Amino acid sequence: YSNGDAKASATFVPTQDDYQKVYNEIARLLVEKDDYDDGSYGPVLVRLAWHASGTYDKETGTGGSNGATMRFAPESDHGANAGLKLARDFLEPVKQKFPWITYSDLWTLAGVTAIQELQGPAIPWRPGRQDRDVAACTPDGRLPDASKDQKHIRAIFGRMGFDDREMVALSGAHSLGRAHTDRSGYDGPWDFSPTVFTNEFFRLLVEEKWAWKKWNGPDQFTDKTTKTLMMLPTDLALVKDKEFKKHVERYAKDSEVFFKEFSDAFVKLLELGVPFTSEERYTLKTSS
Ligand code: ZEM
Repeated sequence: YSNGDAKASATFVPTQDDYQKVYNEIARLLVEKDDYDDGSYGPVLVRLAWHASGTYDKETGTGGSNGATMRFAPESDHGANAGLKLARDFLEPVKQKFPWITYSDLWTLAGVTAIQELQGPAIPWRPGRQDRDVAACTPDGRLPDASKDQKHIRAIFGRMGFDDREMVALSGAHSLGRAHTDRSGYDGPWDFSPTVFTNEFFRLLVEEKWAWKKWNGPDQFTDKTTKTLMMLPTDLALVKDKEFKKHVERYAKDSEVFFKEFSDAFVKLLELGVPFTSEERYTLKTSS
């Protein structure tokens, strides 16, 4: 058995309890370090876990969370990953405290911790990822481009092995966080509670009227009621496309259904391409 760092842990085989300790430390830091945006680093930790995993290509078996190759250029410098150094740096003290965990397990576990601590669904998680070196970096262009349409969404997420329903469910993560002009160029939050995981993203997509934002930045939408919220072109594609819209409407109506289907799809995302040796998943306890 190897957990990724043979030298540091030749005799140490971590248990669920050890991973719970890592979870608890991330949860503690989320409360302690509240100097990010709306008061929580949670959203950017979710984005790190997603961008580490969403490079997967089912044809070649390359990419995915195994490897944590975003530690290295060129992958760390890919435009889509702008701003994620903040998330990686946030987790560095956790890695120092628990040197036996691989970065790739740590980043995915941090995404799980953030979702659960921000009142989202339980996300069963399993360890077993190995860190790889710079040679395993993925080529640029594997993550979605927000200026595109439904064809692009299906091409990108289809390459990872997701179906329409899963694509829509995963997009609900945009209930968390916001866009930054100095990262993606886009600006603003998707809903009024960017540090609470909800189905508001879907409800707003269905119930709110969205208009092109008048500004010098990239094309994005703004809500007609308050003009404080935003949607990306790819977000609006979820209600323009009939097949996608069916799922948007289901999730807008039923938060429980969204939580269940999001959790299943997020578990799958975090495990894409990982050569696990164990079937067992842990449901780690939230802090309150
Ligand atoms: Zn996002 N995402 N995303 N996303 N995302 C941003 C922010 C966040 C797309 C996208 O271009 C962008 C998924 C799917 C897709 C999160 C989670 C997940 C931003 C803003 C953009 C532009 C970045 C910035 O400026 O800081 C596109 C085109 C997607 C699919 C078509 C999926 C799937 C996610 C997780 C399951 C999260 C949590 C954020 C907020 C980050 C933060 O710092 O607040």
